[in-house]
Amino acid sequence: MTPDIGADPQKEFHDRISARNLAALWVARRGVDISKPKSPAVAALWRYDDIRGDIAEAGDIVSAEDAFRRVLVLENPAYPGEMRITNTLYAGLQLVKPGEIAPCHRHSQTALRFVVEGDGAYTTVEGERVRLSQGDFVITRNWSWHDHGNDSDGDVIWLDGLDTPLVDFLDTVFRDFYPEQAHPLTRPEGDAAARYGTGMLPMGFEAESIYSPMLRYPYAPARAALDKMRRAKSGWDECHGLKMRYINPASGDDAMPTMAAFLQFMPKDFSGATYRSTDGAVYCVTEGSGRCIVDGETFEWGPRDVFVVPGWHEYRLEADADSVLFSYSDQPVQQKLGLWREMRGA
Ligand code: 1HN
Repeated sequence: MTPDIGADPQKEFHDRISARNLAALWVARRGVDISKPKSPAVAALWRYDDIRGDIAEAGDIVSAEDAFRRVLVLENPAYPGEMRITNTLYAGLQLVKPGEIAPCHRHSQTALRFVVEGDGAYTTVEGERVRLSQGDFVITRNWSWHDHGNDSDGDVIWLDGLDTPLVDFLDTVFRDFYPEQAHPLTRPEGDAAARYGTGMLPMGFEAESIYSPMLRYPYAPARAALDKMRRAKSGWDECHGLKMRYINPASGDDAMPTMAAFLQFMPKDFSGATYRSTDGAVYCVTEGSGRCIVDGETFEWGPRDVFVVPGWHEYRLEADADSVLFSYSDQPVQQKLGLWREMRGA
């Protein structure tokens, strides 16, 4: 509370000039602490068991076609109605039931998928069909045509991660509908993986895009790599365990320009050191159980749970069983702008 010192001519000046769309910086910023980030976003966790029934109910009351995308959006409790999980990122759980098609469109936002439950759905990206199996990480470049389907006999649910709040903020939203429900298949399935996913590149390869030319990063080899690495003494991080970044194999950069994605392994009884970074992260548990302690508050997680840690909130991770976490954040944006920072220890 500022003490009541009677009329404040500077404040009066500040208020008076607002009629001319002016503000006095030294008055407006008085007492505001900008020594470090204080995101209004809060840490939160969605227990899969608590919300699986809501996802099933969404499946009963609307078709994928009518909903266009049948998604339950994971909203940060600090931002009700704003369709965002951090200041810059969106997260949602999308259900595609057997036989359904989520119609084709494209937009200037970038999307990632991380498959949480089920096998046998697909997404078609620019004419290449991409299989979606549990634990697979799939990227959808911005302005690429995409539709989803499920030709298996079970429900498939995946986590959608998008940069929509960031793209909204920049006033750069464009969207376009394809004239048909599904894009024609113009490339064989597995084409991108064959060209770019074997440690080789076609001779004369020149990047056409700032995105990874890969579409799908399957779970099995990523999981096997973590399992192999756990036997090595090196490569461990005191905060994160073994943490791998999904990359563009042609550049070594993040797979997408606006979002980084990671897969990390923590052994049973892992107790991570305290960590914070300016990028808020969304985590999805693929295996194991444990907890995330954020600013002293404990969030217990198990398979398929999703939790969010906003930027510059102090947190640490503990695992009760061998555990694997997928996560994504806006780290590449912050790094390219020279803004990203991290801090280890309290
Ligand atoms: C979108 O295109 C999808 O294609 C999912 O599956 C969620 C949220 C906001 C904007 C576009 C999809 C979305 C989205």
